[in-house]
Amino acid sequence: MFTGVLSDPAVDMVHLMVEVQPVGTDFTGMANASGSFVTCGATARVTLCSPTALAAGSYHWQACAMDMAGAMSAWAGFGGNAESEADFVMTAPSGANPPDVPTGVDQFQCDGVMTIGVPPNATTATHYETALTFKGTVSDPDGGRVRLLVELCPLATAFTGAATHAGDFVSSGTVAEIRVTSGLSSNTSYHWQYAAEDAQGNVSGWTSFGGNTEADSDFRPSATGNVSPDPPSAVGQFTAGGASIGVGGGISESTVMCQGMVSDVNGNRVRLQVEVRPVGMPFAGVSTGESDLVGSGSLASVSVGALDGPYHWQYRATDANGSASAWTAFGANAESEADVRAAVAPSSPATSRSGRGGCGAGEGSGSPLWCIGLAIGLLLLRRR
Ligand SMILES: [Ca+2]
Ligand SMILES: [Ca+2]
Ligand SMILES: [Ca+2]
Ligand SMILES: [Ca+2]
Repeated sequence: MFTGVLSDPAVDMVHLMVEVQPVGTDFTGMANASGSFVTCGATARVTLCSPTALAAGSYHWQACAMDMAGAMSAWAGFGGNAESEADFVMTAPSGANPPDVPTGVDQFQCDGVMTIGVPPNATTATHYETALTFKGTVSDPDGGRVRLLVELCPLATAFTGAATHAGDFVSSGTVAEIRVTSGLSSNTSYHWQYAAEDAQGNVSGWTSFGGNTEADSDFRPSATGNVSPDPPSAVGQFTAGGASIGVGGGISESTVMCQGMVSDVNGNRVRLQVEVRPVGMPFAGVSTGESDLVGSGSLASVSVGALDGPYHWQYRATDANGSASAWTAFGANAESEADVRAAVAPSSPATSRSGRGGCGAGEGSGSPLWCIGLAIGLLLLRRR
C-alpha cells in the first residue's frame, strides 16, 4: 500500500497514482495503480493487493496526484534516494517452501533408544512389543517449525501418500519423533514411509524407510513374546539326488536328505533339526544335523552323511530365537524299525528275479552286512 497527503490549489477532490518499477527499470510516466478520490488534505491510499502483482525483488516507485478534472501534478520519486536504489524489497511469502526430506530417520523400540533392525527379508525380525518410536531430523528452508509425518501400513497394504501418524511441531533442524503405542497388530509385518510438514501445511517428498522393497517387512511387532515354531510338516527323506525314499527304504548311498516345511507364528526364520540314530540306539533329544535358517513357510533341508546301516530319526523346528517345537519321530513306525537303510547294495534285476528279497525300498528288515553279503554272493554266482 502506498499513501500520500494530497492537496489541490482548486480544493478539488484528488486521487493518488503510483508507478512502481523494478530497480533497473526506468519510470514510464504511466501509473500502475490509482486510489479513490479523497478530499483535499486527506490521506490518499493506493493498494497493489494481488499477491502476484509484484514478484520477489527490489522496486522503486513514484507518485503523482490527479484531480477530478484530470489535471495531474508532476511525478515525485519516493524516498529521496537515487532511482538505482530500492525503495522496498518484496520477498517470497513466508514459509512457502516445502520442508526438506527428513534425515537420519530410524525406527526404535518404544523407549526411543534401542533401534529395531530392518530384517534382511520379510520374515526375520520380531520385536516383542506392539509399540515403537519413529525419529528423524526435520528442517525447512524457511526455518520455522516442522513435524515428522509417517505413513505406516501392514505389508500387504500399499502406500497412498497420506500420513497415518504426525509428530509434534519442532524447530527446523532438530529431531522430531512419533511414538506409536496403539493400533499395531501382533505378528503382522509392517512397512512405512516418511515426510516432513511445515506449519503452513507444505509437505516434503515421501521416502520409503529401510532401503528394502515394499514386499519386505520393516518391522513385525509381537504382543505374545516369542512363540515356538510349528512342528515341521510334509516331512520326507530323499536321496542326495532328490529321489524320495519310502519308510524303511534302502539306498546305496551313505547320505540322506531330510526335508520339511517349517513355519513360525512370529515370522522368525526357522531351521529343521534332525536326530538320526542307528536302529537300536534310542533318541537322546539332541539334534545330529540341522538346516540353515530359512524364512517361515519355507522348505528346509538337512543332509545327513556317513550313514551305514539301518537308522531311525526324529525331527523338530527351531526358530532364530532358539525356541524349538517338540520332537516328532519320522515314519509313524516303531523305533525298533528302520526308517532308512543306507549304504546298501542297489536292488538289481538279478536280486529281483531271485525272489529272495533284497535291499529295495519298502523292505522292513535286513542288515547292511546281510545285504552286502547277498550282493557279493550274487556277483560270484553270475561270474561262474
Ligand atoms: Ca516452509
Ligand atoms: Ca521399507
Ligand atoms: Ca518364534
Ligand atoms: Ca521311525
